[in-house]
Amino acid sequence: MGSATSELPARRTPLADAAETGLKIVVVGGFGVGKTTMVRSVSEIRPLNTEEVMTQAGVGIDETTGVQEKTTTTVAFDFGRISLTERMVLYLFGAPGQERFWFLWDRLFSGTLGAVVLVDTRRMDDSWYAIDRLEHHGTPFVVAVNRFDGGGRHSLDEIRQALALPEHVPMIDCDARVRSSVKHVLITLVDHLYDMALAQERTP
Ligand SMILES: Nc1nc2c(ncn2[C@@H]2O[C@H](COP(=O)(O)OP(=O)(O)OP(=O)(O)O)[C@@H](O)[C@H]2O)c(=O)[nH]1
Ligand SMILES: [Mg+2]
Repeated sequence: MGSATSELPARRTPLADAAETGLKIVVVGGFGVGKTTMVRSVSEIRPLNTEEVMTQAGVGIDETTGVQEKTTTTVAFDFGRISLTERMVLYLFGAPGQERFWFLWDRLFSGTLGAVVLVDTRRMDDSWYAIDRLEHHGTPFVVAVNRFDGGGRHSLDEIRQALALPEHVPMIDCDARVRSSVKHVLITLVDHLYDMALAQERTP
């Protein structure tokens, strides 16, 4: 007799089987800032992507300045997984960046512990919506600056000012293509969540 469980693909690692806590993290940011790349770089499973080829129909609608070589775009979300410890697994969701898919974000934020806002300094305005939505939902976040070639060398302090980010929001540089760099971003986020939880506990 077949059961639903026995029909699941045998891809789970022993670590994931032992995991007791799944933490949902979302990666948000403007169009083409590297969200899919980030999830791909760090996921220990082959990530689920919902990429579609961009067509002529998007010309004039999709703002591709700075990412002209981009040929695909996320139309739903990216999904990846990373084991933090034997009992703790991060589930990573990459949001779609194009404005016409932003209506999906609020659903994606449901049950989210924290978020990474990925920023491209060449197109900083695209970050506003992400920050605004996260603040609206009360979701803690860190800001990771994906340094594309030719992205200038604005200091993190300058970027913080431009985004009007409060001091307590951690900011770091990253390269979304490099696994160790993305890991560092996620560790920064988990540390931030931990600090916030401790601060809340201390509040009488
Ligand atoms: N030079 C450089 N290219 C990058 C970096 N990160 C991503 N890219 C490239 O930038 C392009 C956009 O990356 P994606 O990961 O598709 O961006 P996205 O934010 O998921 O895009 P949407 O889902 O369409 O909003 C791809 O061609 C990546 O290879 C980076 O740090 N440096
Ligand atoms: Mg994407």
